[in-house]
Amino acid sequence: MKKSLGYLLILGVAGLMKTSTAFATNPLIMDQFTADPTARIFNGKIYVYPSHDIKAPPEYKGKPDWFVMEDYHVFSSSNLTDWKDHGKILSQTTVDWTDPTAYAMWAPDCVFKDGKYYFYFPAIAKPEGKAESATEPKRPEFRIGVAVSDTPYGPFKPLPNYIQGVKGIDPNVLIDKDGTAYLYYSQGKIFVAKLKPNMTEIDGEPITIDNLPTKGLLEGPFAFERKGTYYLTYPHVENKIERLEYATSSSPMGPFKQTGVILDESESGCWTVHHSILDWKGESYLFYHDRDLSPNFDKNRSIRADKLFFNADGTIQKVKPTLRGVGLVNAKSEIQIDRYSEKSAEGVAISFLDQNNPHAGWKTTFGAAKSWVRFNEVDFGRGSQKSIKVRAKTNASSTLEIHLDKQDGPLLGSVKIDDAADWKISSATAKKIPKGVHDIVVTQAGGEAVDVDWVSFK
Ligand code: FUB
Repeated sequence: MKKSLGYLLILGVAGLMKTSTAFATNPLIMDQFTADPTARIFNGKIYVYPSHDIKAPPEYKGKPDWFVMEDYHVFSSSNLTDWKDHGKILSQTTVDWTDPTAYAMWAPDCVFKDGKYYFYFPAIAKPEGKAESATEPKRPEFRIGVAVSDTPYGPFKPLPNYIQGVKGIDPNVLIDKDGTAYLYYSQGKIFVAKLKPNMTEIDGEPITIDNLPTKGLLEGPFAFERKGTYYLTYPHVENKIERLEYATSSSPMGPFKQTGVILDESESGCWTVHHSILDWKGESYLFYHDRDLSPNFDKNRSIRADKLFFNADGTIQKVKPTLRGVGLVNAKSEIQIDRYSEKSAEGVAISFLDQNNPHAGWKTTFGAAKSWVRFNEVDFGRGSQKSIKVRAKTNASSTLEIHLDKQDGPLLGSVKIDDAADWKISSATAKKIPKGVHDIVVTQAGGEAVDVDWVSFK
């Protein structure tokens, strides 16, 4: 997954300007850590509001090896493939009530009502009142704030104070068919409160949602309505780390009935799994996070998307987490086959291109003859591409065959990679390339082990 000079320049100034990243695969965002994604559709585009993990800066004085989050970015896409970073929309230093040294801008949400966009975010409030004693200062408390904008990408103006009567994290707002808005949030348990029409105050007391698991942490609620059923989905620690579960009800405030599991615990061991669910062009998607760019530290997370399916009775099928993700990949782009859909049981290994810079992405090592990877949903457009290019490296020489749709499908071309001490781009003439969307299978057809960065059809 080589990045061009242009891309490296973009990385250098990230945060200062609006940038475009093009990743149809998981994780969705490569140039920074992102977590807790809430995906929404505004004006025909997908907007994702994640939280933003960073490496602890020297001035961070909080708990070691913990979440360090000082601001929020918002990302948008019209096709689930190309994601645009709209830059920073809110920071701990620009909200009056937040402790500007806490680095605790946790999972947010954003909704549209009556011409305005309301961004809800949890953060640690500046200490209020007297210390309990000289040795026991007042404990930091999470509160939930609101920032308002005329557009989904800001500028967002934070209200001077947090929502009164609410203490907790992970705000999520459901606007019901009759226009009534409900604020869900967590603090060990999950709570819900009606919002007043101004969207910034609660109407009555919050209530605890009953009938949910009573053992193991519950957090990160995401509620939605579908065909008259209200779904409350939430991360829950049933065993050792979080998985995604859901409960259903005929009313937004419950009573809810535990209904099933949406996503099993991550094989990577990532402890948290905050999420949201989005319907887009007739399909449903789960947005969630894992620790793709930080395998050894699960507080530096990365957002992902995978397809989610409902059964005819309204129950949700378990989501299969993938590296391939959900966006179509243009055949002319640098196809990151390390984000494969399937691979041979033996002979294929995926590793970072640069161990010191995970943001540069991964490579695929084909270590045995006949080892292969399948990469789904490549868009050849009108077809007829003339050549196949592969960025690869091998110590001797090696040949890669690229087949259409399946291992023994039509051969699109054989690319010979000669001995090269460093990465180089090798080409071959393409055989007849069809039009439309197809899977490709890349197989090591002979020779020595070979590292592959990307494959492209020109
Ligand atoms: O990102 C910080 C916290 O981790 C979130 O608020 C929780 O939902 C969990 O993902």
